[in-house]
Amino acid sequence: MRTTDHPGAHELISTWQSLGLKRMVVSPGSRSAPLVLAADALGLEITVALDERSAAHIALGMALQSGLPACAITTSGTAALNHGSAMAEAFYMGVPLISVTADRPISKRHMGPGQMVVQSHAFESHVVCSLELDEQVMSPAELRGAATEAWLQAQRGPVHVNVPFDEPLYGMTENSAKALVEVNAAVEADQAMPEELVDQLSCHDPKVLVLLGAVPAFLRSDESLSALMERAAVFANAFGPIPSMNAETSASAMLNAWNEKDGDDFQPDAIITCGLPPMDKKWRAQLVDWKAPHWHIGNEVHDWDMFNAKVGSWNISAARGLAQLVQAMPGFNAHAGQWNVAADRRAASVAKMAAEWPNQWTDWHIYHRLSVALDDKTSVHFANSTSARYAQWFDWGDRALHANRGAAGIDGCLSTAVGDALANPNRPVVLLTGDAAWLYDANGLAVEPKPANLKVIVINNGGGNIFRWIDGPEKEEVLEQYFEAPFAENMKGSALQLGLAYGSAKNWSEFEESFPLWCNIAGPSLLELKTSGKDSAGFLQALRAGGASK
Ligand SMILES: Cc1ncc(C[n+]2csc(CCOP(=O)(O)OP(=O)(O)O)c2C)c(N)n1
Ligand SMILES: [Mg+2]
Repeated sequence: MRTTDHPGAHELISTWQSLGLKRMVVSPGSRSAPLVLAADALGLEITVALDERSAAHIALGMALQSGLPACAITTSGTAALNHGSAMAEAFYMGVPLISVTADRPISKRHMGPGQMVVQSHAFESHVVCSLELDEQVMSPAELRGAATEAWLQAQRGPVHVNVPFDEPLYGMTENSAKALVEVNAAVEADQAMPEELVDQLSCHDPKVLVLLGAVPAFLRSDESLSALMERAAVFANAFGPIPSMNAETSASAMLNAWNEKDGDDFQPDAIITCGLPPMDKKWRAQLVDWKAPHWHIGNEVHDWDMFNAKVGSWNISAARGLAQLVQAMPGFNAHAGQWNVAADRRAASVAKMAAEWPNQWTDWHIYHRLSVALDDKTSVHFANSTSARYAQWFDWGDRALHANRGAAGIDGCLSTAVGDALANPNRPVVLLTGDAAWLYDANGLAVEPKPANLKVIVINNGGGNIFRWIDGPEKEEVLEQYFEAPFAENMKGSALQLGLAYGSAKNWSEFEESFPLWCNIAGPSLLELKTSGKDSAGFLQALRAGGASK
């Protein structure tokens, strides 16, 4: 095989290929040439992304469904640092992402070469492992050993590998991909349910609150585990480990007009979490206020004490832990019954209020419609901000749902969806995004090849509508200018620049025309739904304040 003459690149990439690496995302640059030439010679599926920040998010999106590490490669300098935000997201979400940054040779770094930044261990706080692989001092066997270690570590989260190369960078030679000696991945055995938790569950009619937080798709349960709702009060995130569970328990509706009496009525004896913490700040304040002993189920590398009341972690995957939890809990539970009755009542009152609201063209009503109208097999991505929050209100059926809730940036939402679409070309992928998040990450589609199965809906409510949800500045002009900050009247220009078919609607009758057209376009396309930010936030606030009949 004709490949790079840099052993650091060849041994690294060929080792990973023999361990299962299929895809990589590269960005143009010279220092990384040996790595790109190695990947090309080995026949890996290569995506080229202009922007390194997007590239790393694309790789993250590629890993979501399979749980197999995906890899992004960058040249040296600020290009390398741009992998940082996806690494942080992968760290908190628990996604196997590998960042490979090509660097100047160690011996020349002190000479101030052009485009020089400190790259080694640059992502130290947000990785499970960071290594430097220096072909000047390491033998091929040592390089393969380090590559294997990096791959194994990536099963737990993001890994950073910094690789110095000296010039010339484009030399080629004959080499072969070596079959790997067997790797014994030390698979961590599931921990048994901690004794104290067993005790807690076996007392008479325990008041247990289970919070199902966001996890990546590959960690979700195949079972519906619906019995959990009869056995505990369940507050479920739409991106949680049990698909569709959020809709049944109407978690968002449950928080409507939540008051002190609810706090007393639903005080749990124990809180069990898995995945990421809940999004709603007032709800989190209530959870802290309860001071109930808290158990976390999961293998995450970060060890959060979410409510200042953690008594322990159960080291087992969320899905397997929950299956055992369901078995361990008594069949019918009064606390769960009381919770479900209240949740149903509040959900009914939300539905009534939404149906009777005079202006039906609000963001909430649009997400509701999309939860019904999108193709059943779609993988739906929600951008951060209000999109990820509206996702919580509705039943999305069997669709795979995702939002980058690990670090909750608006900087990689499109790119992550692009990665999912490229890795899963046989299913439709739809991104539902706000206008600011769309504009911020439009570089996510500066890629080759472009995913033919990706479509986008931008809800253009005139900037960051989230800033109308929270207690913000008292002056409307200040809110509009500095926080909501709309940056484009419409998204047509960005759609055209990226080669996307474009359609738009600003009321339901236009929607009825443009939505089917958008659905029928074979290829990437963008539908812009223009709403009033004030009206949308107004409905949401009304819902939150009075939607509950108790
Ligand atoms: C990288 C990054 N910068 C800034 C923020 C803060 N932020 C959160 S939401 C938001 C506005 C998003 O606006 P838009 O995409 O229009 O969504 P909407 O609130 O209207 O749903 C901003 C700037 C962030 N989360 N991530
Ligand atoms: Mg917006």
